[in-house]
Amino acid sequence: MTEDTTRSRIVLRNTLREHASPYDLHADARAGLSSTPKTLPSKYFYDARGSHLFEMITRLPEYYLTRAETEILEREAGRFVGAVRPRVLVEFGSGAARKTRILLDAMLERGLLEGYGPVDVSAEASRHAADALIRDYPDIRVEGVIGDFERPRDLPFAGRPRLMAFLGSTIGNLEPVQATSFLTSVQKEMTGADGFLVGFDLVKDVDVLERAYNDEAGVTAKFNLNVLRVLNRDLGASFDLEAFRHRAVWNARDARIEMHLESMVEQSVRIPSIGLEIAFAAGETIRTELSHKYTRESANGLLDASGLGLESWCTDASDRFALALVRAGTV
Ligand code: SAH
Ligand code: AVI
Repeated sequence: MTEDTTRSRIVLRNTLREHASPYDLHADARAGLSSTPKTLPSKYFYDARGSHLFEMITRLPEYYLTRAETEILEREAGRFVGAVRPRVLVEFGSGAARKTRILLDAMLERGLLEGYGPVDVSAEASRHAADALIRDYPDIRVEGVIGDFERPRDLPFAGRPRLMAFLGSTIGNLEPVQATSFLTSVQKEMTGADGFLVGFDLVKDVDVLERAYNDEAGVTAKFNLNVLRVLNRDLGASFDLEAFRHRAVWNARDARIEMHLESMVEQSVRIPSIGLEIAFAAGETIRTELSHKYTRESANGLLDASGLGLESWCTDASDRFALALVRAGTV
C-alpha cells in the first residue's frame, strides 16, 4: 500500500477554531482565573505532552481505572457488538485509542467493521492514533473530528449503524449539568440502530481513590502542572511551575476527586494576552479537574435525565468500574 492510499483513508476535520467552538483557551482562562475559587477546564491538559502524560498515568499501579475498564471490555466486547451490530465506532475523547481496539477487534471478527470516528480536542493524539489504526486495520476508514465533544454536531458516519463510546470515565470530568447536556446532545444524534457505551468510575474506598490521583512517581502531578505550561506557551503567561504544587482530594459531598494547583507562596502572575494580572495568596488554589465517581443509581439518574435507556450494566470483578450500554429513548 502506498503512503497516499494510507493517508486517503484518514479524514480528520478540525473544528477547534470554528465560530462559537467551546474550545477557547483565552475566554476560558479569563473567566476561570478571575472567578472565586479560581478554575480552569481540564480539556486544556491535553496538548502533545499532556496526552503523553495521561498515557503514562494509565499504566501506573495506583491508576486502576484503565485496567478495570479493559477487563470489562475484554469480557463483554463481543456481547456489546453482537447486540448493536454496528458498522462503525464513534468515540468521544478517544485519545490514544488503545482500549478502542478491543471493540474494533470484536467488530472485525463479526465482519462488521468499516470505520472509526474519533472525536477529541488533542490533534496530536488523534493523528497518532489514526495512523496506528489504519496501519493495523487495513480495511478501516478513519473519519474523525479534532474538536470539542461538548458540541457533538455532524458526527461522523451519519446513516450507518454506529456504536458510540465514551470510555475512561471522561464523563466524570464533566459536572452533572454539563454531562446531562452532553449526553442529551449525543442522544439527539442517535438513531434506533445506534448503541452507546459509557464508562463510569464507581464510588469506592477514599484511600484507593486518592491514591489513584496522587501516585508515588509523581506523574499525575506533572500532568496537572502541564496546564500551566500550556498557559505559558499559548497565552504568554508567566506561571512559575516551581511555585505551584499538585493536590488531589476527595469531595464526599459531590462524590468527586478534585485536582487543584496550590500556590505555595503569595504571588502574582501576568497573562498579557488576556490582560490579566492574577493575585494568589499562599495556599490558594486553581481547581483544574473534577473527576466524578458514580453509583449505579446516580449513573442511571444521569442517563435517564439525558433520554438514554440502560440496556446493560457491566462491572469488573472488583466492582471498581462500570460500562453502561445505552440506547436513545425519549426525554
Ligand atoms: N479514552 C481514552 C482517553 C481518556 S483521556 C481512555 O479512556 O484512556 C481524555 C481524552 O478526552 C483526552 O484524549 C482529551 O484530549 C479528550 N478530551 C477532554 N476533554 C475534551 C473535550 N471537551 N472535547 C473533546 N475531547 C476532550
Ligand atoms: C480522563 N479522565 C477520566 C482522567 C480521570 O481519571 O479523571 C484524567 C486524569 N486526571 C488525573 N488522572 C487522570
